[in-house]
Amino acid sequence: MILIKLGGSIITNKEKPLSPRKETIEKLSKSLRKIDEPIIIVHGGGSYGHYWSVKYDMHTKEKKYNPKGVAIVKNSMIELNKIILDSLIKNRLNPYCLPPTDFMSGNKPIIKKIKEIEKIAKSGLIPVTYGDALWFGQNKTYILSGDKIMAHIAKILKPRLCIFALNEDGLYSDLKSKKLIYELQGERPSISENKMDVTGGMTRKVEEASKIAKMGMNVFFVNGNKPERIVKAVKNRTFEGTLFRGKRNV
Ligand code: IP8
Repeated sequence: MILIKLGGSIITNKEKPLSPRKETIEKLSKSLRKIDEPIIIVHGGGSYGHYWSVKYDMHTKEKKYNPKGVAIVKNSMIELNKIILDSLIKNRLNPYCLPPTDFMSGNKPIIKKIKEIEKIAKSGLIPVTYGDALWFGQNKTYILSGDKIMAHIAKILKPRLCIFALNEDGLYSDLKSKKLIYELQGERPSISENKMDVTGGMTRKVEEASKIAKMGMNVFFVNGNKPERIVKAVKNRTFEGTLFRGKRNV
């Protein structure tokens, strides 16, 4: 089982509100078709969810946010999700749309529901979920990041490999020279970041990836503009990007 996150910065143009990168999405779908193991897809918010979350001042903290903001963020994520689903279907894959409300209760994953996702993936369907604005309880809501969803699913289903498709080659030890870190074995890299989005951008990704690697799984950061690298990582176990080696694989 492969768990893959399509980052918001790869499926949308983050510089321009509400702009999907349709060609990139197509290329990704075409490559995913070459994988013949069960996969689960999670995608981010990019210039859809993050654009509106910023506008309505919504964050990962559970709070009483503007109901109009909640409605608009959720609606925008459905719109982006539909673009992903359409592209997968066009490329003869069988996505099974799963909004996170299906397997989250408050900020906790529903274990039984997550185990069901594995069965769905093994049946020939591809579960597709995404970061979203979620009900927490007591009139509070919060933004659930797709990266957090990755850690929740990984913890319960223990996929063979977790992949984060980014708009970069991987993690850089130095942002200016773009010197790539090829492999990490338990150490936590320090991240310097120019931009932040409401769920914490690269810092959040590294945090969740380190968590997953600590639980024993390999995590691979790869450039989603080069989707053949995703296929190579899955099929040939060659990693052109940054590999967080899971403890059981060190
Ligand atoms: O892009 C957040 O998901 P992420 C989605 O995976 C929203 O952090 C609604 C901002």
